[in-house]
Amino acid sequence: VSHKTTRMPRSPNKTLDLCPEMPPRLEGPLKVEFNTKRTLESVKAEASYSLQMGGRYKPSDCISRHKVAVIIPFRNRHEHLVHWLYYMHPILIRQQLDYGVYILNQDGEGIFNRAKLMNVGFVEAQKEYDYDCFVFSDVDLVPLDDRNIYRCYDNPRHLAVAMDKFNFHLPYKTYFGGVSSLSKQQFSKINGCPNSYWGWGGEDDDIYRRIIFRGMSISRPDGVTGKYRMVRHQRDKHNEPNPENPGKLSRTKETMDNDGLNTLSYTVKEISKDLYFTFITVDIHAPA
Ligand code: UDH
Repeated sequence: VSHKTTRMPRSPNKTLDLCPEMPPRLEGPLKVEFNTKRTLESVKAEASYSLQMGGRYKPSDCISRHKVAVIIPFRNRHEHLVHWLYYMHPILIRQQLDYGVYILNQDGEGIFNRAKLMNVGFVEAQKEYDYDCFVFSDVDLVPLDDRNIYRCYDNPRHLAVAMDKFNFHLPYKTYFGGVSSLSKQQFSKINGCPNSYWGWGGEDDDIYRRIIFRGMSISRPDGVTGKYRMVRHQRDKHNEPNPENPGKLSRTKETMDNDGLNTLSYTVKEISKDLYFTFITVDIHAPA
């Protein structure tokens, strides 16, 4: 019999408690800047946390209250993605979320469709894990306060309420763009997003209307907690404002039951896993 003391893993049989309602290590207001040149390699070299393959994380010392898939509609914005990952992983970790990061990369050069990519993200993320909450984020938006928690609430939530590009105000009262969160149940209740908004504009307003038409309301953080910085950039190719989109909004109530999750069709081309994110390249049958 050896008398060497072997170090036991900490509380081997103790079941973990739920994480506290209020994450204890939040910092409040954050410094965010996009002038520093960053690469995925430099971000990884500097990191002091460890993730699971595919951009997955869960707290090790408590059971998270929130299983969150963060869904990013994407094409050809790698520089923005690196800034986003640099800032967001530490924030999501401090928020004690059980989360995964999903980049929905539109395949090909056809017209971009942000809302359809969001639908695909909702479906594909659930094939990997039992997510109960979905945060949809543009790749170029980083919150300026980590008390803006990337989780779901009693009502669908609009998180990006005070963006620098709109002078830290809502551009209009019903604005629902940039970053939002919906629980699995809330997203299903509105039949997801419309698939038919090709090009820039309108899809966020359609989603807002779906929420209202299904008897829910919008929850929001206050204007200080909800501050955001956006990476400055030019308008993308193949995502021109589409003049047909605004007119569709008057018909959302009639179209929403036949345009959404129940009519979604796409082809996954490739799923690749980086340590920092899951990258899903998808053909969404875009018009040229
Ligand atoms: N997106 C891409 N690639 C594209 C188009 C859009 O990744 O080619 C994604 C990305 O996550 C982006 C989001 O879709 O943040 C929304 O794109 P958007 O062009 O609708 O919105 P954004 O706020 O730009 O990024 C608005 C036009 C800015 C013109 C500024 C001219 N000075």
